[in-house]
Amino acid sequence: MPFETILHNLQDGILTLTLNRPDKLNAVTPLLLRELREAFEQAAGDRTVRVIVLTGAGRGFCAGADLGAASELIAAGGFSYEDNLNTTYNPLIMAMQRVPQPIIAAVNGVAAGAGMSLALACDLRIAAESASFLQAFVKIGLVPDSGSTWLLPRLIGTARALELMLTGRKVSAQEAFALGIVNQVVQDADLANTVAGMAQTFAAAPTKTIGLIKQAVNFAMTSTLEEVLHKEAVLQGEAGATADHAEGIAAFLSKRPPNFTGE
Ligand code: LHQ
Repeated sequence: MPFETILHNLQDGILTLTLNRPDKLNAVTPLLLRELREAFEQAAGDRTVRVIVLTGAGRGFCAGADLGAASELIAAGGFSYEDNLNTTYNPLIMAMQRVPQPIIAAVNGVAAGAGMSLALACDLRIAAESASFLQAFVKIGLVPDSGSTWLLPRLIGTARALELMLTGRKVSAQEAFALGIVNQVVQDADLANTVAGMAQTFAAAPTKTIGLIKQAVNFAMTSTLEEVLHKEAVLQGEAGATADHAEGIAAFLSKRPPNFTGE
């Protein structure tokens, strides 16, 4: 696939997307945002993709907006932050939110600004011991964007999210784990293997049902209990009609491991 700023590797149901601007700690440019969005949109419609891993090349995960590229756009005149977010970052975050497959962030290094938002937009985060997280926006006089104001308070509560957003301080992987930002912290050398193990589990999981679980939880974030109960019933109807549900029951009754196809 002809991507310039990301690496795209699909193997055995596991799609690995690697932000590939290591000299800039994978800071994002308009091209990278477009390519990443395209990759997520393609994956969403590809049944051979059972799980997506998002990671960064080199020592960083993602340092947020490329401030050099942004200042060039600003210097050229006519730049609008609002339009920029609405046409580049926001459609990417929505594409990630809509993708039915599980997304694992393999946070290999620093995740700053919109780079932290990207990690937050994934379903699970596994961090290397040396990784760190910062809501860097305030340090350059900007408000958190790319979904951080929605995603972070839901993960860790308003008081703690605001503290990170108002100070922009760097949070270590261990603190991020204690706060509930990451699911697991592993030694740097173990990151790839740990993520691969988890990805393999998802590649053999009932993928359609996983998409429905994601839909249910996202719906629940902004709905009443009554609406959620109704939604759960509708989605259970869909899950109950999958081949993997039939396989799950058959496997249980015959005391054998299930062979889920994702359908
Ligand atoms: C970078 C960057 C970077 C360019 C490291 N850009 N080169 C949306 C709408 C539109 C525009 C504005 O923003 C947004 C949303 C946002 O994301 S705003 C937040 C933008 N990000 C930041 O403010 C983070 C800036 N970076 C940093 O604070 C540090 O680099 C961190 C804490 C991420 C890492 O620090 P170190 O590990 O000490 O690395 P470093 O600072 O030495 O960076 C290594 C290289 O990467 C360096 O280049 P050089 O040529 O000197 O080796 C940096 O200039 C470059 N780099 N972040 N965002």
